[in-house]
Amino acid sequence: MVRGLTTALLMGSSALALPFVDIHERQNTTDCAVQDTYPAVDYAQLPDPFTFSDGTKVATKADWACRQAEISKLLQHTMSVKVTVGSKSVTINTAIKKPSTSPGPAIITIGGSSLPVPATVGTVAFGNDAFAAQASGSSRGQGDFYTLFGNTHSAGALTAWAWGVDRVVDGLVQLGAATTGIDPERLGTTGCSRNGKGALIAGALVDRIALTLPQESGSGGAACWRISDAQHDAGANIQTAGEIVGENVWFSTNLDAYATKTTTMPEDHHMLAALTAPRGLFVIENDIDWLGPVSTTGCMKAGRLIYQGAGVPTNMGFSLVGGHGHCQFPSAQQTDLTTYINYFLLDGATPPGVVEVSSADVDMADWAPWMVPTLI
Ligand code: MCU
Repeated sequence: MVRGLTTALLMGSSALALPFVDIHERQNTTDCAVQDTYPAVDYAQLPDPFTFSDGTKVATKADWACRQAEISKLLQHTMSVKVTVGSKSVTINTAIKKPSTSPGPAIITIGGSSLPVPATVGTVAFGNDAFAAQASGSSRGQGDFYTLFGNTHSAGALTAWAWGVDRVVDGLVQLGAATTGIDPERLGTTGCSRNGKGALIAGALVDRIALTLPQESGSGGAACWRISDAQHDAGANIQTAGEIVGENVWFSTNLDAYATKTTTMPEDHHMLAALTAPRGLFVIENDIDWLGPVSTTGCMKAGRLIYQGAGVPTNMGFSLVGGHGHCQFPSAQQTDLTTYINYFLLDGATPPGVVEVSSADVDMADWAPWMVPTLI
């Protein structure tokens, strides 16, 4: 059964809308010293997720919570900390398909789903294009997000979508499982290709998402900028940061300054896994050159090292299977997908095993020289 959910945004005429940095519980801890901005760096390899920007090592679980807050800030340090919405409001319309037994889990789809979603899991369709356009490099500032925050707001479309997904979760929580048929504590998210980039960012920034399923997100998603540049320099036809900032408006214009010198970024996309941890993350990729199979493999293997350090080594899986069209889910990945959905959304008892499947061979010593600590 499909029904409409109208999520009225929680913003009165004088309300303040707080970005993720203020609404995440983990980021509200007063013990963490988080700066508004962080300087550029000079690292050819992937930055160490287990060392604070001031050089202090992450040694305890409390340190890790603070480092997660710092990583969140690094990844979106261009977003204003507080934004006054004033009198502006928008309405997000989402189509809901209830799970076969309700209340039950659901997957918030970003621009639809090209994964097979079992009937036991509902779907909530978030129309990301209307919320923040991704029509071309000229579509910056268009869509509901910018109606709220102004068309010069620095957030790119991916971050804007994540903020919208967070408001959809608010709507599900407020209406409640009895009304929607959806248990807001058992939510996943997915999207493919450009929308897969959105799913990964939403999973990283919205910590009420229990399972993140980015599909074929490639560069700007599961790939790391540094590894993509190295592949490009070696002759691969791969999307780089330098290309992506011109192609579309997925990222803030604040990325432009780093786009042709990615070794100066204080973060890279393995750190998206630092934010989804310890929640479920199953990254699905393809071997299409443009998506960067070596880059997504190396980057997400680094992500799996982060999950190892966070004490949940099998809560993140990576599977790159080629030989099929873009966003055509191959049957070879079905068993692992089912395992992740069963465990994180359907309360299944069997946790995933180690899932690290790829036809690309990456020596992690080249990219992740840092130690994975045992947090105390
Ligand atoms: C993989 O996602 C994008 C890619 O980043 C773009 O360069 C390309 O043009 O489109 C891909 C996509 O979204 O395909 C549907």
